Amino acid sequence: MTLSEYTERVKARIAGWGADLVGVADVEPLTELKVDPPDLLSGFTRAVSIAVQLPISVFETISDRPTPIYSTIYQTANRILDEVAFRTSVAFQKDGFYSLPIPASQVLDRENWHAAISHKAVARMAGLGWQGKNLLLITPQYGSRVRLVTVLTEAPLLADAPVKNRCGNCTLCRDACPVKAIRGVNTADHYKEREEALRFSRCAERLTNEYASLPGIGAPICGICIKACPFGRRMKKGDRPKIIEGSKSAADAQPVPLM
Ligand code: B12
Repeated sequence: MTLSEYTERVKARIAGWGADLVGVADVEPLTELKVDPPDLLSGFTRAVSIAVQLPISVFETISDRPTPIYSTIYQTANRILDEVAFRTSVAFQKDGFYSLPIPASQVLDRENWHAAISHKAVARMAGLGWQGKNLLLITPQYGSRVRLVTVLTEAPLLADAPVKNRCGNCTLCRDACPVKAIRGVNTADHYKEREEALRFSRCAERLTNEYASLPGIGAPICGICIKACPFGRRMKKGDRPKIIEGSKSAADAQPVPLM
């Protein structure tokens, strides 16, 4: 099997477990990142970035604060991602390659808000999307309505390349932020510090001190800057899949993929 065939086989398997996007990053440029523990990347040559899309409808339940529905979907997405990362890691192991799944949403340092590694940085380097003005990963297909996970590996995979930022003059996320945390500044590649994009403490304080203690929420989440992103938002309530010629109603229609 060639390198390209093996890479395609790995991506197809991961998609089969429920991933909507899969990309491969070269680990070398990621060694600039602050990681925990500091030798986390040593011995690994590739980082596989995996994304699942979130249902658009869930964001329609959000107006000025996170909702209990969003909170549950957030937890479900994390569970799916952790399971897909687990399966991916074991699959590499069976192929004879050492690998490590990084949890989707585990914070290791609550003072500085750092995890083992930034999934956004990995996803960006794996070509899944760009770092948007909201500091999140924006994908052409689903905007920011994706959650991410990373699997580090020594498996020989073809690496993907980053894609160009497409935020342009859009400031919808900046305008929507209830604490005016988003500065609205663009980056050609990535912000050196998150403070460049975000008045970080405003965002973190609102999420941790206010939203996390709302009934039915229980986590530092928000969702407003995700909802505001126009990329990939093609489906609203009332949109119907195309009806196959001859069928009488949406009920007996064959859905056509909206990709
Ligand atoms: C701690 C944390 C928080 C904290 C701090 C956020 C932060 N920006 O650091 C708080 C509680 C405030 C928070 C808030 C939110 N979070 Co949060 N959070 C995390 C967590 C667990 C760790 C992030 C971390 O370590 N940050 C450290 C800093 C330095 O890194 P960074 O934020 O990624 O940004 C730097 C790098 O990405 C770098 N970079 C980018 N590309 C490259 C390339 C190279 C080569 C290099 C060297 C660097 C680099 O540029 C940035 C600036 O320095 C991650 C999960 C994870 N492991 O990544 C989720 C995560 C970032 N959160 C996520 C989300 C969705 C949110 C919220 C929308 C809340 C919600 N779920 O409703 C808000 C959005 C806030 C915002 N606009 O940024 C998602 C983002 C998904 C996406 N589409 O991008 C993640 C990835 C979780 C997941 N599994 O999907 N979060």
